[in-house]
Amino acid sequence: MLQKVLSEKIPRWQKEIHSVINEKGDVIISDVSVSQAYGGMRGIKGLTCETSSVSPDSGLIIRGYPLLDITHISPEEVFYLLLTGDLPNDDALRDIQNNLKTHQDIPGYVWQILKTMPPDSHPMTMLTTAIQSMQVDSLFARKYDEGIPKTDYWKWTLEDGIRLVAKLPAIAAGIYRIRFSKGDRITPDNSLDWAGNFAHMLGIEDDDFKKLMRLYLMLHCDHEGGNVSAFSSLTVASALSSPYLSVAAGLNGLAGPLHGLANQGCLKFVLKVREHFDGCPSQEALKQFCWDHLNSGQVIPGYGHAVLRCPDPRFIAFMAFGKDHIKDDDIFSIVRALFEVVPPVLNEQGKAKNPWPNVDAVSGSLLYYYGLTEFNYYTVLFSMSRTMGMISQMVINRALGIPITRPKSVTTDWIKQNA
Ligand code: HAX
Repeated sequence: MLQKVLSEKIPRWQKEIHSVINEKGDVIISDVSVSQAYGGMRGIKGLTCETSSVSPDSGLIIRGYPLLDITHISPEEVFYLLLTGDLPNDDALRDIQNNLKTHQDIPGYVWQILKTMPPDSHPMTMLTTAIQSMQVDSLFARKYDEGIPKTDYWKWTLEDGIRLVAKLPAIAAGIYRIRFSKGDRITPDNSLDWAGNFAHMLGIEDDDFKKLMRLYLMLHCDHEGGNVSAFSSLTVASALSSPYLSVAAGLNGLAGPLHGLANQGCLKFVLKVREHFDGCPSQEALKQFCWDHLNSGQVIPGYGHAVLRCPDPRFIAFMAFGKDHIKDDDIFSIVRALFEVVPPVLNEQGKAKNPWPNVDAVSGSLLYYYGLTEFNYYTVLFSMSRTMGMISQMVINRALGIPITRPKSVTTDWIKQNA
């Protein structure tokens, strides 16, 4: 059904893009300063992304929907929305859920590889290794070798993408059970949805935790095209690498402490506060603790953002869940206290352009409460969700015929002579 819906929409999207390029192809949409060239290309408008956009003042908008308007939808619904631009009706939702169930079985070689990895491997390394290993089964790579026309690239990208997303709950849960010696892997329960089944296979059978997983795996799905993971993935995909290689590339970026790994760093920081004060401290004491942390040359994890200039709506959504479900928990209380204390401290320090919390400031405290205490695992959850965004961007870019990514770099000598 998804193939059919996209086959109808894609010619319209292609036509629209062609007429935009014909009409406005020479219009300048961004200038580049020397500081931007040295500054991580921050703020340069140099690529397009149809699935989502991030506005500095209101945060993430998915296919036209402000995130806080759609926090009730499931990961499967958001995947459909990212791919097609529409929310699925009941039939379409059932179809994508069935499709994911059909392809959920994990090839035996994945478990063999995971089990032979060093026992202290980081869960993110295990995840990207597992994903890359499935390249051997890539339909896109096989069809490309057989010489399919360019116009069909997106179809096989979608087929690989669905198979990959379908397998993520079992792979991610398997990594958890292997890496943290939780016992045998748990077989899927086909009566459950994608996120609920993941919670079940982790071994955490709490209905509120299943609800949290539905929210968690929806909220992290996409964050436009220029963040490290999305951009890495789309760059690798632009060379027509398979979805398995392209997603793994993106997730290796997500594994960096300034990006997705910040959620493990953030909980570590909160636990440090709890240990230091034996509970939730007074605001004055917490303020001093934050200053000491900053003065030791470290960033406050979970705060700041390259694009946002307001509290991250994903943070707001998680805070609402926390207030509804775990408001008296001491770790959650520290997270709330940090939300009061950190923005004024960062403002006073005057360096961070955005003193507000991002998604990672709170997500870990919720996971910890429900017994998912191994915080170096948290980025794996982020990855499961973000894979849906990377696959959707890849399908669309291939359908629109976006060429290989190749920005131009210059040397400092060039800048001295030409700027
Ligand atoms: N604590 C202390 N200093 C901070 C800060 C924070 N939370 N956020 C930014 N700054 C500092 C920067 O380190 C930089 O200092 P220098 O000039 O000395 O290098 C200065 O403020 C200006 O930075 P910026 O322009 O405001 O921020 P960037 O776009 O360069 O970086 C980051 C954005 C998210 C990487 C940054 O805010 C940060 O390091 N935050 C903490 C880590 C974190 O929470 N990362 C998760 C981000 C969300 C995400 O991608 N999740 O996956």
